[in-house]
Amino acid sequence: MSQPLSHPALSDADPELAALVGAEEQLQADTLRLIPSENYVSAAVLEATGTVLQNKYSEGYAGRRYYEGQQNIDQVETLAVERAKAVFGVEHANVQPYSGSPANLAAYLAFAEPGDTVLGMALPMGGHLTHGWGVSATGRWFRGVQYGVRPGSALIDFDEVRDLARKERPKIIFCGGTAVPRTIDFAAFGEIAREVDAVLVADIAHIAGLVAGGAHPSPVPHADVISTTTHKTLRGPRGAMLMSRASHAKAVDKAVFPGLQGGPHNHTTAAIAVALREAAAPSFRDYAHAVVANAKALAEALLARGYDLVSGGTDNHLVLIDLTSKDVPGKVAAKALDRAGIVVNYNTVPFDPRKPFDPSGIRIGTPSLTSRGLGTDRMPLVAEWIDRSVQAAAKGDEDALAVIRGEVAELLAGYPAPGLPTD
Ligand code: DSN
Repeated sequence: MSQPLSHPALSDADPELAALVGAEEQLQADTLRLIPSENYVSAAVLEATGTVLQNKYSEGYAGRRYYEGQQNIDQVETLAVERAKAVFGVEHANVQPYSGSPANLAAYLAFAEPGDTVLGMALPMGGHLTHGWGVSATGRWFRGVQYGVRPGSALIDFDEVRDLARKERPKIIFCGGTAVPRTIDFAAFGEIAREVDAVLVADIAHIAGLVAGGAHPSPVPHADVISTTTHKTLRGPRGAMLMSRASHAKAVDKAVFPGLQGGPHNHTTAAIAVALREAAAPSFRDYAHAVVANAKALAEALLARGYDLVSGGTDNHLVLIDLTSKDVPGKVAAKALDRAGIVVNYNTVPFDPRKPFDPSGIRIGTPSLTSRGLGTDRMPLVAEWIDRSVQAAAKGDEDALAVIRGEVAELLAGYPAPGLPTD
């Protein structure tokens, strides 16, 4: 195990744990992290998460708490709320949800009763567990009806969405997902939701940073509620937000606290405020557009190497590769890539004949490598590494994977990752 690179107090108190943190720092420095929902936060965001704000309890909202001693906490939360409202152009923001799944659950609590029908994108088509998928509480406690994508184009089938909405009259419609490589047409969803009198929840967890940076259309004014995590393209701490029109503010706030949660995680709230300040800077617009440019360049380079991409490419930060024609299962490829120092996740593709735990695809994305400063000029090399790794996986060629791992680490040494200690 490698030596911890920093954290003197932790090293002193718990060397075993400190060594694991140090090893993770090394791993994140040396590997090309392509999981589209991950990123590198800034040193400032990281510091905010490790402050004494974590020592506090503060049930309630700013100015309306159940505990005293909130002189600073109220200001921290107000800063985060006001920054969220400014960055996303929304009337109301709640920055307390612990993460994306609780945020979505709060939306159910605010706008539906157990047993009500909800409409969301099917998980294997690119949706999220909490959009009413059967194994999730949201699919067990509510009646989840699911839409998908068209065979061939792999684009959302709005005829199906409209037909299902008219027939099933859902209380809530979810749009957004975890493996959607194309622009979400919020206006089309909004029109359908209004027609059937449903609440439209836009789950922008994956693309929040792109929306903030103007690299993806905003769900405002089409969605009634916007749900997002704060740690993906938005490059904040592990946390979430619910944003809404002013008319839904009370319902949203009541659902988060006291409906679902206890005390907010104030150190996370502080780090969200820092991330939102960063997201408001002009350089974040550049970042968001660079994420998309890199993903498009990577998709082009993979297509040129004969890879099948779901929907034929990407409009955002994410590329979904169908490896069926390469005769390498997604899981085998993902594990080989990991050994080559390229971190991805295996993923189902729409209409996948294989099982979710052993699917046909891998999901990749560019938020993290863009945070390290890699540009479009490097994407052909990234595609080459992916291609060589998949070929090595097919042949069981461990030596080839080790060579790639060395090349990856060598290149990345020239692109220090934000927030990681330097030697
Ligand atoms: N687990 C997240 C992702 O990887 O997309 C979604 O919650």
